[in-house]
Amino acid sequence: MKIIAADVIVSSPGRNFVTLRVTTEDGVTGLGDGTLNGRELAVEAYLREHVAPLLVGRDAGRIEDTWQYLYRGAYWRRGPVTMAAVAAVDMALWDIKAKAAGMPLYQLLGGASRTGALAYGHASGRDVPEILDSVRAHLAQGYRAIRIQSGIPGLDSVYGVASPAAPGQRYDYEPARRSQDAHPRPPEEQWDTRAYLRHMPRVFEAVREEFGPELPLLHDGHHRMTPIQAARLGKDLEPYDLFWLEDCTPAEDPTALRLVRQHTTTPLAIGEVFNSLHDYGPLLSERLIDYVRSAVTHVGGVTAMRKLLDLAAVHGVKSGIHGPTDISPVGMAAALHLDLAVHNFGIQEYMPHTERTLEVFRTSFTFEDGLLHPSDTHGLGVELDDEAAARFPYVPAYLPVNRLTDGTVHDW
Ligand code: CS2
Ligand code: MG
Repeated sequence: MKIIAADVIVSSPGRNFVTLRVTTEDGVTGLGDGTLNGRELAVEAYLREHVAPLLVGRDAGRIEDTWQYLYRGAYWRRGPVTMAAVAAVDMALWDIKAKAAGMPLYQLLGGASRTGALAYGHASGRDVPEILDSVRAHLAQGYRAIRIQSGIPGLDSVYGVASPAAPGQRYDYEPARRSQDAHPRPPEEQWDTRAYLRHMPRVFEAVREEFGPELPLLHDGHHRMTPIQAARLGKDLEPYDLFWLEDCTPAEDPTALRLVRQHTTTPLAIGEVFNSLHDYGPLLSERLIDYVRSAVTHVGGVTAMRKLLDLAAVHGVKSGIHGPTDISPVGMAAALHLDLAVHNFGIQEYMPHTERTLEVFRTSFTFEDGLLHPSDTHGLGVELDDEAAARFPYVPAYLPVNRLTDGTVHDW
């Protein structure tokens, strides 16, 4: 199946997405997600200028060879832009391969290992009453596992807290702020780790008080703590039996988790900012984490994610694939096929995309009774509506820059 075209579509139905469509001489097409929140145009340029011309004339069926050709052939290793571009190609080729085989991708990956993938949703609030309302709203939507993010007394706005929508409406949260300014700038947020460390145990005590001991609860530290601060929070949250504490320290220092691991049994998850299985290093070999958080879109595609999950399985570590709204429905669908097939599945993050996004991406995956399923549509099960995509041109949008109260830049 010779590739005759590789087209990059940037569309912004409420938020920016980068999608690659690969077309073969047989007319079979495949989609891949290359969305990198806040740096979308870098991935678009990488794909358009340095990848698409190399794909034309190649055999779409040679997925592993194409992955190695794009990864090793670039000479310069890894990085978020390169690996999002490689991921987009890889997803599109798996989409084509499964369509040509007349089956959903998960069948090509070994068939179903479970009936569905347990999803977790994002509950949040500026204070405990809003958080409890948000948990109720997510339970009503069918979630059986819930992430809790909270405002911090004394701070205006912090990561992960959606402003409450009208009663019964969804709590939408898009951290990358779009701007039509001539010179758009990232929004700025404030942070105070000590106030956060004092506050979070109270939040989880209130949530457990209201919803009991069974409900799987997750929390995202979003890279903000030092190892000893993360050790303290992990220890303070042990009475509330979290499913995981995520990104408790900046991920690029994996050995920091050795200290955290010595002080707490709260399960740990890290990896959404990684773009290679090599980034995990001792996190897997020393069992410093319990879940890998990479996104198919950021780690190099289905080919790379499968290798990462097999490596994780060797060390007893499970999947917790990244699934916020800045992973497109194509990247989400790819995750679901892997979730269904791999043995060491843990949990799947699921922030539903907006109706406007779903005007552009026609999906077939389902969310029922707390479980996600990729559907049996052939391929990935997502199609892109070009006419709708053209109605939403790119809008510059940057993730916030975080500063401590003294003005020092901090991890967001
Ligand atoms: C977050 C992400 O979902 C999560 O776990 O860490 O939503 C992250 O903030 C965004 O992907 C950044 O674009
Ligand atoms: Mg996260």
